[in-house]
Amino acid sequence: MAGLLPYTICYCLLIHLFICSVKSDNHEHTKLPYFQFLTILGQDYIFVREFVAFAASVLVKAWKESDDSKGDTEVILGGMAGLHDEIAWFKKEASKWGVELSETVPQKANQVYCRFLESLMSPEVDYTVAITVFWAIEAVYQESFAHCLEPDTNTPPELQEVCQRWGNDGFGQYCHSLKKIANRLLEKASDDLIMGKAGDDVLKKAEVELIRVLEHEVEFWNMSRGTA
Ligand code: HMH
Repeated sequence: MAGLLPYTICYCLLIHLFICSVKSDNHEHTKLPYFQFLTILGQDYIFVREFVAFAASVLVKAWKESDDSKGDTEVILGGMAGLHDEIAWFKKEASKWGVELSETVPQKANQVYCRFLESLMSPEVDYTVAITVFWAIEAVYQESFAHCLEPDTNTPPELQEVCQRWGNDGFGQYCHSLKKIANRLLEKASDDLIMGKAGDDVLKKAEVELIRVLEHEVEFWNMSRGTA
């Protein structure tokens, strides 16, 4: 059980953030004007390009550090294929709405978030920490958009497709696979700690970075309101 503790704490925090933001936003969110959506479109395109590089760094760590019979690299590779589609989707949406992606300038919150990702690409960052962050970044989108697809949420029809992009079952399955990898590694780090084979720095770092992801996500979404 001790091994599950770090993950449990993380997950509760994640759910807490998600529910709070959805509840407080719901009225505004249902009236999300298109220029707010377009802000996020351009900003997320920039973010996702950075996220691809981060995913590549996580893939290298998985390949180096994990027992590959567990199939971690395939899960991450599948995620990268999804990011490839996501970039194509951003381009399609941008041309539909007349947004010039090449002229989009990253806003402050996005710059800070991208710099955070860059710091985690270093080979010194442990695989356990990196995969926990990777899972959290994907899961926060999956849970939020899946929630917007629920019947009682009043999501406007024009945003349904956006919600489907991250809220669909396939993306949910993939997030679940990432969660299993993160859990396995966090449990192992916890067991190593109990056996005196390692210090608690990996677990502490995973928790700290996960909380940072949540803070960056809040700031990222505040950009659409012009408050970041
Ligand atoms: C800001 N977080 C942000 N953008 C995304 N596209 C995701 C998470 C999920 O890929």
